[in-house]
Amino acid sequence: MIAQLVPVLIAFGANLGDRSVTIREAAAELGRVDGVSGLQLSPMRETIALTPDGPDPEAPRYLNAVATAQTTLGPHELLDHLQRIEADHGRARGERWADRTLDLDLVLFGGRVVKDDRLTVPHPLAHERDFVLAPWLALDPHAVLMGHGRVAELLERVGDTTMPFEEAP
Ligand code: A4P
Ligand code: MG
Repeated sequence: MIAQLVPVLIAFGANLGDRSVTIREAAAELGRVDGVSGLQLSPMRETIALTPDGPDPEAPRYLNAVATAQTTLGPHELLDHLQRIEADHGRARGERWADRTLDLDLVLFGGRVVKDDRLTVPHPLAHERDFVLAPWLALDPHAVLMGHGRVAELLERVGDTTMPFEEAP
């Protein structure tokens, strides 16, 4: 039997350490995983940290990006790889939404809905996060978020506070 290729969307976030290097390396590692193919990383955007108390301009800024890819893995197998790559990049699990070297979220897994104690897909907050929508739109101007509609319209609705990121020469 030929395994089915499922399109996936992964969100990358980092606000500690060498953020752009970490995101680039993590994307390359994910692209090399057996069962993951065609990974494309979006441009990075610089973003104000969203904390449980709201946006915090004093907190270290995030770099955010997304990647599209195809996979023959199951959603939990893919999550295992995401968590291994986070750990390899020094991710410490502290408080919810704490500063971090690397956060990898599975936003979409084809048209699948998953809801268990390890995984909620589609990611329940993606539609209201400019730091997910803006890089996604830059990668794919026609992107549609399952259950919510066109990414261009969603981003217009929430307002885009993300900033371009220029890599140091
Ligand atoms: N989990 C459930 N669903 C998923 C999914 N779709 N993808 C579980 C990945 N993991 C998922 O995650 C906690 C648990 O969620 C995992 O064990 C996994 O089994 P975590 O990464 O340990 O904790 P977290 O990231 O602090 O919590 P959470 O609720 O996932 O937060 P988010 O949604 O990841 O938000 N501000 C800016 N500007 N940019 C950011 O990227 N990110 C966050 C974190 C907060 N503020 C931000 C940003
Ligand atoms: Mg997370």
